[in-house]
Order: sequence, then C-alpha cells, then structure tokens
Amino acid sequence: MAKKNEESYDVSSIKVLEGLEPVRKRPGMYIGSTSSTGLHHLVWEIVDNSVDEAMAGFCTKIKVTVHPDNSISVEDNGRGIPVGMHPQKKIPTLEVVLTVLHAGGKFDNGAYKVSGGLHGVGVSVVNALSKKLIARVKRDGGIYEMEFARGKTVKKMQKVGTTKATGTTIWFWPDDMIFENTVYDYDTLHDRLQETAFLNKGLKITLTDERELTPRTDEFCYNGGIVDFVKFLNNGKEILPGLSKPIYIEDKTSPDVPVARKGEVEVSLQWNTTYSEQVLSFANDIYTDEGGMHLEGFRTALTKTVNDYARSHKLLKEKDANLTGDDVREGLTAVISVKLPDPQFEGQTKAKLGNSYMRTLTNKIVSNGLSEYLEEHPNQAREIFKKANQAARGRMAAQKARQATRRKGLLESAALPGKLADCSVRDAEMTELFIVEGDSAGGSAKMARDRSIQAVLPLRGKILNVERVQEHRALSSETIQSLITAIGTGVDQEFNIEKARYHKIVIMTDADVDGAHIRILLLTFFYRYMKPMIEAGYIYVAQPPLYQLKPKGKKHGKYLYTDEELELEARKFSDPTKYTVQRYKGLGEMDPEQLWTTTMDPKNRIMLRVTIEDGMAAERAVADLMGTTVEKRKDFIQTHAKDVRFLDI
Ligand code: 0RA
Repeated sequence: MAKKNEESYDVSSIKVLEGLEPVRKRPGMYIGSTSSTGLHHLVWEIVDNSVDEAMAGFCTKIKVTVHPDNSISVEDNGRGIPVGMHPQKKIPTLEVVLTVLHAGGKFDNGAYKVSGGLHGVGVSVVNALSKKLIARVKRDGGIYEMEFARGKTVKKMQKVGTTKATGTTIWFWPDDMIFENTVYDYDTLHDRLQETAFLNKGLKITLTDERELTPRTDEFCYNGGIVDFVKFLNNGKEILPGLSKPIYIEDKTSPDVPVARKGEVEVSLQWNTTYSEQVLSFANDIYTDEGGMHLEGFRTALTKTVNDYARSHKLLKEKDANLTGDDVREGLTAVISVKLPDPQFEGQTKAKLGNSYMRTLTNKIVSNGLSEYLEEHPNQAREIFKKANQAARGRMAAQKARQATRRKGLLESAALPGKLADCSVRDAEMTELFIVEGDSAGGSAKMARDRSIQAVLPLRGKILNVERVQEHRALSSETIQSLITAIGTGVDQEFNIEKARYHKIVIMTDADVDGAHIRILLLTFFYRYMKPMIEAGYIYVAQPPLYQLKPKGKKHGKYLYTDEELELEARKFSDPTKYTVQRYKGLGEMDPEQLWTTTMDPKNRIMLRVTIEDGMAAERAVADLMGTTVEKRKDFIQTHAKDVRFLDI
C-alpha cells in the first residue's frame, strides 16, 4: 500500500450539522444498540476511519490496543485529522470533527469510503458515548493533543511536540452509563480486524490485548488480499484438483466514467469437494449479508460463463440441459469485494447493495475474467465442469426423492413417524416437540411430558451430517425423513413455515461430548434445510441439570446447571462431608419425574433459544464444523460442549 503525497485540505468543506446530545439520548439510533454489539461498534467506527485513509492511499498501518481498563486506542499513520482553525466555528477542525455530529467532512471527490447504514456515523459519535477520549494528531510538523469527556471538550487542543510523521490516535473509554457492559471480547475484535486486513491488501493491522499478564498480539497483513481470504476460508478442506491457487479477477471502470458510475471489482474463487457454497460479498469493506447488485452480477456471470464454456467445448451435449446456478456453486468458496463512491445499502438490515450499475459492472468484469481463466486453464475448467455436472445429477436425484416422499405422503395421508409420541392439542402455537437422543431417554421423556402440549420424537443414534452429503442422500435418510414429517414444514421449495406442527422444537441431548455432537448435527440440519425456523425463533435447546447437590440426610437436593453454580452452592457448606453431589451424565439417569421438573416443565425449565445473530459467522461456523476436517470439529465440540454461547452459531 503506497502512501500518496500529502494534499492540502480545505477546512471549509467540513459540513456542520448538530451537537452531540441526540447521540447520548438515543445511542441505538447511531450505533444500533447499547449491548456488546454497540460497544464493539465504537471500535469499528474509528477503525473504519483509518481504513478510509488506507483506501485513499494515505495509511499503511493501524494499531488497535485493548488497555487493562478496557479502554481502546486506535493508532494509524494516515494524514491525521486536520488541526487548522475551522473558518465558521472558529475552533480547531479536530475539535469540530470530534464534537459535531456528521462532521466527518471528507470530500475527497469520488473517494471510496466505509460508509452507509450504521457505518460512517462519525468519530464524534464515539466521543459522545465515551466517558473520556484523548485524540492525538501528528500533522503539519506538530503533535497535537486534546481531551474530551462524554463529548464535551475538557482540554483544548495543544501542541505537545514536533514530528515529520503524520497520523491519528484515538484513545477512548466507553461510557458505563450508556453501555450494558464495557468489556471487550478479543475474538470479536480479532475476527473483524482480520477480515478488514484481508479486504485491504497489504494493510498491516495489529491487535494487542494488554488485559492479560502476558499481552497477546496478533498481526494481520495479507499481500494476497481476498485470495488469502479464500484460502483461509477453505483451510482444512479438500480442494478441487488443480485449484490450489484460487482464481483471482480484478478490474475497474475507466477514468473517464463519471463518479456516479465509478467502481472497482475484485473476486476470488476456489472450489472444494464439499457440497455447500460459501460466497461472501462486501461493498466498501462492509459485509453485505443480504447480497445485492454485486452478488447478482457475480452469480449471473458465473453460471453463464461456465455453461458457455461447457457448450463450446462440447462438455455439455446439445440434448443436455444447462447447469443451474446452484450446480455451479456447489462446493464454491468465493469472496466478492467491490468499491464504489456512494454505496446505497438497502434491505431489512441495510446489508444489501442497491446500486444497480454494480450488477452490470460486476457481471462484465467476472464474465471477462472467468472466461479468460477457463480458456487458459483447460484442466481446471474440466474439473469445475465435472463438479457442477455431478451437482446437477445429484439435484435431479433429489428431485425424484422429493417427489417420491410427496406421493408417499399423499397416499399414506400425512403418515407421522411411528416413533413420534404426539400431543393432543393441535394449535401449533401452543405445542412443543422434544427431539430426544436415544430410545431410553425417549421413553423417560414420553412418560414425563405433558401429553396435551408436548410431543416426543426419539432419535436412534447419530443423525447424518447433512453438510457432508448431497441433498438427495440427506433426504433419503430415515431419521431425517422422520424429523421432516414430524415437524410438518417440508424442506426447500416446498418449505412452508405455516405448516409447522409445533412452534417450539426442543433439542434435548445428554450433557456430554456425544450429546453436544448430536446437538450440532441437528442444528446443522435446521440451519441448512429449515433456516426460517431458526429465524422465527422456533428452535430451542433444553438444559438438563449437570448435578444434584443434596445436604446430608436430605432426600431432595438442589439441581445445578453449570460448574460455576456447583462451586457457589458447595461453598455454602464448605465442609464436604455435609453434602453429596450426584453428577448426571445422561438424561437416562433421571427418572421421568426428575426429567419433568428439571428440564421439561414450562414453569421451571431453562431453555435456550437458538438464534442466528451473525449470518456470516453462522455460515462460517457451520461450514467449518461440518466440512471435511474431523480435527476442527472435534476441537470445537470439546471446547464448546458446555458452553452455551455456541448457540449463536
Ligand atoms: C477529516 C478529514 C480528513 C481526515 C480525517 C478526518 C481522518 C479521521 C480519522 C479518524 C481516525 N483516523 C483518521 N484519519 C483521518 C482528511 C484530511 C486531509 O484531507 O488531509
């Protein structure tokens, strides 16, 4: 990343709008929420500003530090926030940028900026929501410092030294009057900053955690950019022969194109031998979870180019039907990253790129780049075709399998699986289906349940890992068929949430590694085949107790659900001869009455609702866990077996 020459900055181009009171009054409007997500948003806001400097060619390094008191500093070697007097406000521009809403004021005409939606709300928003903030700027030969508290200036700007270097350091302390908690999560920072580094080839981002006795540091710098990103996503998976080097396509509009239609497109692709696709799209470094024009353009180009190649090279015969988009994307891992001066973010979560010219541009660039690649790499082209053709056959087989189940369903008039112990109430809003591991626990659950509203479906053994087989195989598995018929919604094109026979589907497994495995396999099934059920909040995980602690001589004790609870409770006795602890290894060790009171009784039980908080993380976790590497999966299951957070897969 080359540093451009310093350019003079016209301070009058800063647009002055309003003070910071509205931000403190309604923080959610500016950073989405005051939960942990909002807390981390403060970091993204500052880092995005530094990344803007990088995209404009002025910054090569960003250093993020979590200090022992959970304050954060972000240091960059960009141009530095301007320090000259602001002509209207008669205070330093630095102070304007930090105390006036929407005073970002970077009018580098046609520059790509990280902005849109909750992004790019401005450094002043971070200032408003910090109990203390120190800004240090190196610019115009000097080092300047100023300090704020809750958005108000505490120390006026001062020159504290001289330097030839340029850059900005923002050090802030999130306000505990605003945020529910002010503790930063290292993994969250790690993952996002790594992603930012992947998307900005050559930009060096370091992350340091000073909260530990021995500070942890990670350094992200990828000279391969999104090619390295794709390799990273495919790490541990078997790659299609000859494709160990991901395909890379890049181009941009010519200089004479007006700003309103200007753009750059970068795409990297690599197929693995699994059956799922993982295509991540970004616009100006923002993850576009809902896709949009760039993704549409990419998809159309990919399908058409592969079909055209297959036709012209006689891989597809005249009588053969075209490959579908799904066929071509089976096993595909790809990253699409576009840059444009004025991105429009639309959709439910403002995560869908709306600028329609980006569809045409992406389509054109990907079509040209990919057809050139295929012509120049005939062996790879043949492998890609083979994979897609195999997918097409699988798809046709799956279609037949579905038609068969539909016919069967009609003939046997909604035959429910024999193992299902259904409930008597028919109003889905009131009813619950417990999916139970093993016949014996299934038996206990059947006896324990409230038969009017609770149904029980015992599963024998493990369910198929749907991530590793083609759809037609998954759908012909007996266990999976019984799940689908019991739930009633169907899958794929036939999926209809209105037909759900229960609005609570409860996964109830043993509290051991096997139980955790079955739970993940079930969640993977729901994620891949019935995602709207997760989105609707219909999927739950039961929490059976891990222990019962009984005071000596007493018949009944207290049920405990975590190791921490056990420790707390045991401490109340301190003399270990005064109590006994029973550990429940499986549901089968509880009698029906215990199972009812601890785990199934709606008045007492603890259930966790499965959510998809972050679509991309979910996508990655599922692919990671359920892809081909056993090692990664084992690792995850063992570390997360008792960790309820894994639910936000
Ligand atoms: C206003 C104008 C310019 C840069 C910045 C702000 C700026 C903000 C942040 C926040 C973190 N790092 C930053 N780096 C720069 C443009 C300056 C110019 O044109 O010289």
